[in-house]
Amino acid sequence: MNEITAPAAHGLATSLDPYWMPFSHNRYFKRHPEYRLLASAAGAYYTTVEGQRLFDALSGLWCVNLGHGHPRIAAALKRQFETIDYSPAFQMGYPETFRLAGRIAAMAPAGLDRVFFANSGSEAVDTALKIALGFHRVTGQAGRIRLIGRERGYHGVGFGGISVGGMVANRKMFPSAQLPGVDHLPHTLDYGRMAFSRGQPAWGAELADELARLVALHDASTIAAVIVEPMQGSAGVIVPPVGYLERLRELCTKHGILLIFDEVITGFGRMGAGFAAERFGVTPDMIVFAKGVNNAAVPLGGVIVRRDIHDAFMTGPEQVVEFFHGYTYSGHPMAVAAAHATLDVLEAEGMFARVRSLEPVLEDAMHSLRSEPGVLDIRNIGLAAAVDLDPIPGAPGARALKVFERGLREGQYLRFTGDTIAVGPPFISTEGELAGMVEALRTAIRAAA
Ligand code: PXG
Ligand code: PLP
Repeated sequence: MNEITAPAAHGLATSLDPYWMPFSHNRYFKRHPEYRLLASAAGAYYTTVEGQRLFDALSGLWCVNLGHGHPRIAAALKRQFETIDYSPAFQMGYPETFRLAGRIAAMAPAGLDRVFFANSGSEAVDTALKIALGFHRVTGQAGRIRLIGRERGYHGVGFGGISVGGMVANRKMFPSAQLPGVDHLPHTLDYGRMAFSRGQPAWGAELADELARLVALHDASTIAAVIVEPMQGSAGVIVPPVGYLERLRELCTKHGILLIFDEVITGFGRMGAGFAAERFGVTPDMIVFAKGVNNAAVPLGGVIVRRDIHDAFMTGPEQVVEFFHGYTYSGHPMAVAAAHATLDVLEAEGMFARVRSLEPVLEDAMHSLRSEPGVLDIRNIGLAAAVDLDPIPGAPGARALKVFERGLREGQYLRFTGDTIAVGPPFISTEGELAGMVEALRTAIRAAA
């Protein structure tokens, strides 16, 4: 096969072959890189190597919520690098990391005020699962070893995360490497009962009762934790039915099972609040975060933990490590500096209120696509929405790919997975930009009909 090079017409002579791209159709991409190689970004827009301007309708991958190259984050990173670029994570500390833990704790629901740092959502998920198993062990309940996830859940790509995750494609290649003792709750999407719901579907709280069945089957004394995304992002913005998360909380409390919310997408404003826990009024025992915490300027993730869960580990001789877990880059000063600047901007510019005011604008615009050809469902909550398209028979994913490619020509970077198109625009979006995004999506859906 000939080496594939980036569009030479634009002065790029880079071979595309050596880079094995993540979660991508590598061969197709390398044959059709038009408008897909990005040269620069500013605010809510990318510029491709051809010079095409693209609205960043997914905030990168749900993470660049304040837009690209924010001047306050840029200044913080420059200052940080010149002050201290790296500080050893183990047995040494950098004060700004401690201060960040305090700021994140202050944003979290009352009672969750201890923070463990990782560098991605995947690492943070595995950290939370380890804390759950360790907690039961140190509190004399070592028999609580089972974990419960959910169908269509996405919890990253670590071995723990794919075990509790419910994305078949991410799991099926590694059947021998899944954690033992994992069950999955049913997902909550049911076209027959909730298609075209605006915000939370009215039906579906009873699906949480599947947890009661699993407790009856295995006995509560064997179950460590339940992990769910309050809103399933990767699966295509699957919104929790009214009463569903409340019911999970009730059952977990009743049976001594830890409830973990994976808020990698929903945390830090996407739902119009600091966390989905606040938006939905349900407090978990741990919150997993990443992405928006520092606008994706430097990788950062982590887990916010209920204080008594943390405290349960703080026993034994003081000179001994309490939790044998951590990353070279836990609490990295550059990531921390970007997070402080991001939290400053979220607060100073009233971004959560802005998301709440944009939510109905996005909702109305997206639901106006209802009668376009091949549209099966539209869902939305906060600044997140998705459209499910009828797959072309025998060619799963082909219709959404067409929509995506047409979107690029219309000046929009959309997200496609399977035959779902998702959007999660930056918080800095204007009403006009949201309208333009949806009209371009309409054009693309019609063109793919
Ligand atoms: N948990 C959740 C809920 C996520 O959404 C992860 C864990 C893993 O995070 P890292 O940082 O390890 O990727 C995620 C990541 C999409 C999309 O288009 C979603 C994610 C990543 C890339 C694309 O929906 N979510
Ligand atoms: N592999 C080796 C050989 C290492 O020495 C380390 C860390 O010291 C790791 C993996 C883990 O790397 P990280 O701490 O960045 O997750």
